[in-house]
Amino acid sequence: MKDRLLQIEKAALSEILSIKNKEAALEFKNRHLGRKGELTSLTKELGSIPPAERPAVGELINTIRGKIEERVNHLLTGFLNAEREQRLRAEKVDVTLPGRYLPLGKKHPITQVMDEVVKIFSGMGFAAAEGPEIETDYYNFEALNIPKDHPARDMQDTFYISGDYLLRTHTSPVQIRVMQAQKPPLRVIAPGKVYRRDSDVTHTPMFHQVEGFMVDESITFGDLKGVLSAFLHSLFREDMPIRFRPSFFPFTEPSAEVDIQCVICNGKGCRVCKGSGWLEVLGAGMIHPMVFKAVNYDAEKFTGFAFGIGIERIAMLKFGIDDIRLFFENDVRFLRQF
Ligand code: 2NL
Repeated sequence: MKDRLLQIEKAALSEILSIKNKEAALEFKNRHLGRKGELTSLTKELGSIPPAERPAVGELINTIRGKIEERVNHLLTGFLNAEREQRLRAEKVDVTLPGRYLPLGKKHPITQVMDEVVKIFSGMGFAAAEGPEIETDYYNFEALNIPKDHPARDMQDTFYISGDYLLRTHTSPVQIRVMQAQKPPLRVIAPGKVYRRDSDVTHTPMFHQVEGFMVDESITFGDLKGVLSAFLHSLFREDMPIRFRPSFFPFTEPSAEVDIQCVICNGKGCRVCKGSGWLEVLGAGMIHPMVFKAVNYDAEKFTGFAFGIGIERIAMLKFGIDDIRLFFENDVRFLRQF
């Protein structure tokens, strides 16, 4: 029995030297030390040898088992460590590599111009107000001194909804609501979408407007000129030539239209400015006493100016766009340029 054990030990220890990988080591371990292994079956045979020899043989079996186990475990640990090293090498991440760039979106050019206009006026103390796009005839026309059957209603062809409701043709109704709710002194702008039945290269049925007004005791046409000049010189360039030209609106008296020098030909006269050298950019005037009457302001005590700016027109001039519809086609090749 003892000889057989030493034989087994010798064979096992030499076999260990030829084990090349984890699988072979596990198979070896199972074959020699497992439940069906040689050493296990010899342990079961202990009963068949003389009782006096049993302790010594039993101890020998345990010693051999321990020695084999130690050697094969050492080998296995080596294989497992190597395997782990290899896996970590394969999974290695270079944290110093630059990240992937995400495509960055931009604000729509109309929104960019709208934001810039609002920012310039807020720098001059104007607060921004919003209101409904569905309005009543009263707020859109009546309160602005545009009575029914007045030819001025034809100036802006209106989308009527039903009964008294319509889509606002300007953001003036927002300003009427502000004046109804608050007392002067007031400096307010009303940016937003407006709707008119119109469609060609310079008109879309929906467009954007920023209207504004200032009311206090003794506001003059000089204040109107000062505020709107400062606005245009901030939006275009500091030395942009501008002019105020007499005009007519039912809600202001006197009224004016404001031109800048043509950005295309620098005033020489071209197709865009129709040879005049000037481009109209906004309308303005001193608020009509009838408007003050509608909002219960004392027209003897207060005066004020108001103005209206078409954002698409400004954006077309600023960016050199000749067809307004490009703003609403949402072609990313167009939009990406701004
Ligand atoms: C234009 C003309 C203008 C106004 C808008 C206004 C508003 C109130 C009272 C008086 Cl609540 N006026 N707004 C005044 C003059 C001109 O817009 O051609 N806009 C593009």
